[in-house]
Amino acid sequence: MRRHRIAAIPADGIGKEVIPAGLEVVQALAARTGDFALDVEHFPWGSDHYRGTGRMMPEDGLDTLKGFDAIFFGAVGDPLLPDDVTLWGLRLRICQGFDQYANIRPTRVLPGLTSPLREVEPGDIDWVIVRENSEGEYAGHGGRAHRGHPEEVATETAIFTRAGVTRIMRVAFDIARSRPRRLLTVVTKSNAQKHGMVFWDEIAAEVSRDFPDVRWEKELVDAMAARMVRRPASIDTVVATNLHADILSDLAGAVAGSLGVAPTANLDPSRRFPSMFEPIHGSAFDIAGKGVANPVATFWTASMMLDHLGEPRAARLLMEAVERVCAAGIRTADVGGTATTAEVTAAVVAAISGAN
Ligand code: GGG
Repeated sequence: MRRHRIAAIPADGIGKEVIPAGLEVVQALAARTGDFALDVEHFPWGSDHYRGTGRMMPEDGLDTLKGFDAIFFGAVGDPLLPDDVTLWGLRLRICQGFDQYANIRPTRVLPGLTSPLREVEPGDIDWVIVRENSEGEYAGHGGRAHRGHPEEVATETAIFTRAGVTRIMRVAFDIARSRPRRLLTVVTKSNAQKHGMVFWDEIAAEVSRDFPDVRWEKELVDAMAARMVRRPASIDTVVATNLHADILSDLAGAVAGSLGVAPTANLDPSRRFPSMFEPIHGSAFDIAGKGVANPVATFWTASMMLDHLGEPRAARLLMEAVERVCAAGIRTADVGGTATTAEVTAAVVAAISGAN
């Protein structure tokens, strides 16, 4: 039997509710299929750890995580701590420390869910957003000067390297090639940002020569946001910078029904380091502790993790179970239902147990 070592880091807010739910369904899949077993280790890192130790994770945390096959992550964010401290202290430390440069964000309207867009046909929204996840606006390059004086200044410089842009383009063209429409939209703001974003467009053109079977086009990020709402069916695979794709994928989650159903994988495609899987939503402390968080994003995320671990059958069974449960109307409040996290989880576990 195959064994996979998973590091579970629920971290903050509803992360502490959805990650246990995700582990429950993955353990149900392991039992149902008999194909694999999970060795899960739990790490109590995050904002509570920060309050106790002054750090979101221990200094040698990356060394500890290095030996795992995957990281199953909840969310960061705490109402009483600065967001830059929590984000950089945990999520970005892991993403950047493990060179998880490809952030993959699929979007679909799951059966039984409703898009807030009028006139959306089933299948109109079926996108994969590829987010550059290691540099760009999240390079952490900048500083402050003249603190506290009238001439105080802050800089935040986006960094685009040839290696960084080329490798994310290759991932995006590869994903576009694997999908029936073979269409890639390269999103920038290259009219206004005439250095980094023009560079991004040039590298897209270079990489495209290796993918003659993929149609590709350029779109400005503002126009892309409008197109996602006005002409969703015209979109398939999208590649964008760290910040642009972060914003577009929140919009994507919203037009698919809720951020509560939106998954993501932070991949190191070279597999030198473990990749990290997390729902795209944050800690949602307004609903934390109430048992009403939507676990579907985490289940979809778990399916992506299973695929990455070489368990495509379990990954497929999980998504089929999730779709059956959504279609049956067992849904949390964010997607128009009345079910609790525990009820949705129990329904998915039952659907897995009855699956073929
Ligand atoms: N599970 C995703 C998460 O915790 N996100 C928190 C957040 O604020 N992320 C911002 C970002 O990564 O750009």
